[in-house]
Amino acid sequence: MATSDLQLYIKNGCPFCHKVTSFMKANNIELPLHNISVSDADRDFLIEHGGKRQVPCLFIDGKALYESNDIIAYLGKVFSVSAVAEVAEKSTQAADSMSDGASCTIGGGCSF
Ligand SMILES: N[C@@H](CCC(=O)N[C@@H](CS)C(=O)NCC(=O)O)C(=O)O
Repeated sequence: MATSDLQLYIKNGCPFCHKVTSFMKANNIELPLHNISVSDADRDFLIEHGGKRQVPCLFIDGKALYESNDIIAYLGKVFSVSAVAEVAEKSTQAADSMSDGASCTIGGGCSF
């Protein structure tokens, strides 16, 4: 069980966020979620304290960890989950298969 304070920032329609939340669901990991699509305060906090407006972002005792793969690796370690869940693998493939022209923005959702 994690002893650090963990807060996960996500947004609607974000495949990288989905990858992280799928991994959490598959491994029964529950964390406070902050959806910046619905909360301007959460969006402002992310930008101010994380340094950039990118999701997913996991705040670990107030320190920002970006990158879905790094977040999954961290959660796997602290929650003693040995392998990346299959469902997260599938999401990884979906996220990685985004074309070069794909865009994924805070305000406008994702286009592929
Ligand atoms: N390599 C990153 C990609 C994360 C990413 O592209 N997130 C998009 C949303 S799906 C984002 O935050 N974009 C910010 C912006 O466009 O301003 C990861 O795996 O977490």
